[in-house]
Amino acid sequence: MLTEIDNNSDGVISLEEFGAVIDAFGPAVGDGELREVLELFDRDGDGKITADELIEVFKSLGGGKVTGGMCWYD
Ligand SMILES: [Ca+2]
Ligand SMILES: [Ca+2]
Repeated sequence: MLTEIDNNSDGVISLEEFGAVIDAFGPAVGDGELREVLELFDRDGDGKITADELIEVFKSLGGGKVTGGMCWYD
C-alpha cells in the first residue's frame, strides 16, 4: 500500500505525496491542516514520513490491526 503513496519511490512520503493521499481519501483540507496532520506522523520533524514513522502511528492508532502483513521496501 505504501508504494502507492510514495509516488517518486524514494522510500519516504513527502508533504506533497501525503497531501495527495488526503485528497484522495478525505475531505479537502487546507495546507495548514495538512501540515498538522503530517506532523502527527513525522516524529523526527524532517518534513517527510518514513516507513518507520508510518508504522508507529498505525500501531498507536490501530492497535493490533496492523501487523506483519504490512510491508514497505523490504
Ligand atoms: Ca516519495
Ligand atoms: Ca520524519
